[in-house]
Amino acid sequence: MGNTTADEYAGKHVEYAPPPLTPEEEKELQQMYDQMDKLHMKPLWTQIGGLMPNAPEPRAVAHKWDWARLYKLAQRAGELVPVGRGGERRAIGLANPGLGGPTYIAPTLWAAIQYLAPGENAPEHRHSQNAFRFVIEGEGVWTVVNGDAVPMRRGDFLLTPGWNFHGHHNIADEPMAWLDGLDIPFAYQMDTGFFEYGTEQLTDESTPDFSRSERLWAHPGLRPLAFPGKQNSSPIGRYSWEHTDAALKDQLALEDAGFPGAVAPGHAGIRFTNPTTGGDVMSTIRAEFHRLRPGAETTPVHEVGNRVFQVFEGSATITVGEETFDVRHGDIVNVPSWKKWSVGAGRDGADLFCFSDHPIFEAVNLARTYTPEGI
Ligand code: GTQ
Ligand code: FE2
Repeated sequence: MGNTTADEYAGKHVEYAPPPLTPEEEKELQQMYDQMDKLHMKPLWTQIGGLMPNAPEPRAVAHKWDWARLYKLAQRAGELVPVGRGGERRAIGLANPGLGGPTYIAPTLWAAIQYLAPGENAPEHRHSQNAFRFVIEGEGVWTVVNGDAVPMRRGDFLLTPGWNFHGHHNIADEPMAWLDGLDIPFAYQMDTGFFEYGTEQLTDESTPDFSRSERLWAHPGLRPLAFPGKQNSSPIGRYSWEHTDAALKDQLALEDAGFPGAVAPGHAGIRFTNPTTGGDVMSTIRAEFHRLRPGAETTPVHEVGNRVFQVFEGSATITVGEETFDVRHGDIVNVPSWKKWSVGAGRDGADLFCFSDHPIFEAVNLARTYTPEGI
């Protein structure tokens, strides 16, 4: 409050200085603030710097969750806590230490480890929240999405877009655990969520090698004529590891042969897409897979929105702002909005699954990125 030129204060907020007042006025001012408080009002001038920072100042912090520890707890929950109607899922959500308690890995995103023992069923339900699964290891679970039985195997990326009934069952002799990602916090904080129970028995107990959705939609570059037009979410229920791995291998092989293909030197990357639009798989969640050659590094970048990485194979160092996290198989690290991040691969290279809420911000024209190295 006061006259200055924009240049003088470019890029920073000025600390709010209370006005010079007589003791009498000071008392009145305090009474005014008290009255505002009682009437559920609050002045802007005492809080504008915090409310409207020059650049995002996320309350979420970068954090690493250790897979071995997560898995052990999930296993213990498998012994102590049955799965069924009511609790719905044996899923353990990750709570960002900066967000003060709720099970949000980011203000918009949920990430959890879900565990099913042999023979267990997770009953069908549906919700407006979008969901995916990423299978870090194992097989033997089928997720049934709108009556379509979808196999879940190592490296697979599976979709359950909002309002599709879904349940899971483990028909193997081994337990299985995987990563769930949803937009639960976004729906909760924006009050947009709806939820309904379905059947306790799964609507399709078959165990096919390929889901019907893949047989229709997952032949490279080919779409069925019976379903023209755009769909809000990808109709592909399972993006199999075989395809993801082949795409990444080919990018690096092309780089070796001197052709374009890699994102950056030694860095291959793909995005999972909706074949009816070419855009993201779901309206709120983006998913990618990154492969780094031994010692390769991604280009450091600041982005509006939140990312979550899970290491699939190999080892890496993830740098977020001033912090670094050494990660290996299964470990999960989040990147809060606008924090500069990069990933460097260890001696054996690194394969990383990654998801983000970037489609939300692109849809409302709030996306921004900044690469300090100018690449
Ligand atoms: O598997 O349906 O981690 O509804 C959270 C909510 C998993 C699921 C979660 C869910 C599910
Ligand atoms: Fe669900």
